[in-house]
Amino acid sequence: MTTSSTSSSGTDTGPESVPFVTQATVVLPAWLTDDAARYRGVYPTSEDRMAVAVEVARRNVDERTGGPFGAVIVELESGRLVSVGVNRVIEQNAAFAHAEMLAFLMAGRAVENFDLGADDLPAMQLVTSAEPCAMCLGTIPWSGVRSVICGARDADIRDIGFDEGAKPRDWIAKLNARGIAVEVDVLREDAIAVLQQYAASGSIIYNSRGSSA
Ligand code: AZG
Ligand code: ZN
Repeated sequence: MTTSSTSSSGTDTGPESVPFVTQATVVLPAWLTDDAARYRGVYPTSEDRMAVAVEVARRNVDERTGGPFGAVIVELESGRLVSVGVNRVIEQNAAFAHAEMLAFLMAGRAVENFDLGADDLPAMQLVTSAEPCAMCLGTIPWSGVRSVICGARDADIRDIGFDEGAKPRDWIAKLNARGIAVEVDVLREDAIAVLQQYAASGSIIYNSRGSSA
């Protein structure tokens, strides 16, 4: 094998090139910071938990701080809220900034562990106002949550034009096979109302250039 001693370097593209960014933060809306005390607490039932996810999704639309999606992480048994996420794709210039991803991110920071399924933590649950897209679905097993609750269906999201990516039809069975429980259609009508409010507001349906596969 031959090796080269010359170091690689890019071609200078001149003063108009974009900056080379090496650090980024993700910021949730100011209203969520301001109202943190209101959202913190214990939510016993699936409906109680979903009501928070749908409320933050609706607030995100009302305040024009992101897309029509909200998610929370709670401790599965007690229902104690651990984190909240809302969609921030456009506002943060970040394709991955879906509600679920930010809920995972904030939960990891809260418990100081990337693995929400770690042995020394209580079992965790993801509660999302709409079924996870392909990206968020792929992240669920790595996040360590043991349970997922969904509001609106995938078809409800696609109906307003979002591209949710290629997901296996049997995604619920696949999560179940990994020991992750899934409950769907919790407060579905309320979650659909938020999607439709967003669509009616004329806000951007980002990432809608893909196929419907
Ligand atoms: C999305 N779907 C879900 N479930 N959540 C988000 O934040 C999304 N953004 N685009 N599609
Ligand atoms: Zn997603």
